[in-house]
Amino acid sequence: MATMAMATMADFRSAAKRVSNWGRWGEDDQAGTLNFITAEKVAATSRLVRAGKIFPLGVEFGSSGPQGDFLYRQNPVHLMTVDGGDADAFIANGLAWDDNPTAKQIAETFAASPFRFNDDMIIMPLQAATQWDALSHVYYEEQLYNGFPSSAVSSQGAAHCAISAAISKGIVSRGVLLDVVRHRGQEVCLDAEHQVTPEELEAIAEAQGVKIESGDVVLVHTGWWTEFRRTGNRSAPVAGVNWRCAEWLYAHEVAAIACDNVAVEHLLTMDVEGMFLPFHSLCLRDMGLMLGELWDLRRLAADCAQDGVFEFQIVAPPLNVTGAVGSPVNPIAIK
Ligand code: UVW
Repeated sequence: MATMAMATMADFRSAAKRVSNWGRWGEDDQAGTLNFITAEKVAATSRLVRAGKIFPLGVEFGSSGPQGDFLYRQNPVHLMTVDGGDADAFIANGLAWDDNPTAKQIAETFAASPFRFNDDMIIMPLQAATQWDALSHVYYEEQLYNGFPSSAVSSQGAAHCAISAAISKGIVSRGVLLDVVRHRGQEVCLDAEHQVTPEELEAIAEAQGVKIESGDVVLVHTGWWTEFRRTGNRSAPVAGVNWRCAEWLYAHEVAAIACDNVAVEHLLTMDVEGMFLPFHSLCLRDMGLMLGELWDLRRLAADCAQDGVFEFQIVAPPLNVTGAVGSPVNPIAIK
């Protein structure tokens, strides 16, 4: 296995210039590489649906999820706000909830008929589980994608490059799975030193007999989610994508990339001296390419390995949360 040489900030800056899409779709553009998904591209995805097989790629949003290592990001807290089981207690206490209008209102509803209902709510970071990073999620040197000022993100959310910029694109496109696990002949790929390089992505595509086309959503299977489900180890190492893959995505005009690990890119070593998360920075800020994290690719990967078809229709709409810098998603691959 080749050892990666540490790159300099000068290397990073020249890569940033090469992958920059600033101005490519106009000075107001906030959709970035989703612009590669044309109407013709979407129409063509219908031909990829042959057997009617559905693969949900979302993980569970629950209290035993993968968050916890980063103290600013927690697992979802799911609470019941009304529970039909409350009915007896509410009715037994009579409608004597004079000092609690909410309880009184529910008690009256339950007392008036045999009708019962349950309501719930969830408190969670939008990045807690299967998610899209919006283009406003990451920036450096005070600028977001397309040169918008970082001050566009305030306590009121993102005024530019929010997740809403992706809504009109669906997101629907051709999806292509690149199965690193299968290619390496391993069950899971957790060797953080053995990063996924552009050369490896190219070799996998070739071995799988699939071509990456303009507007594709590329899914990279590393096995991290398989390991997490088996061990519950949220700190398991990540065999992520090397920062130089940003140039590979640019060359292929990829619309978005998603992975079954926590950050798409690997986290443990610093590959660009002085720059944290260089792949995030190049993709989100310079290229305008959204990242999907914590996608469950297990069933899809097994099916692709079985029928040898690594392309499919992908439907992955974010939630239209006002000003959000990311969104939960329940992506579906259809073959
Ligand atoms: C950061 O935590 C900055 O990024 P992500 O959630 O996209 O991995």
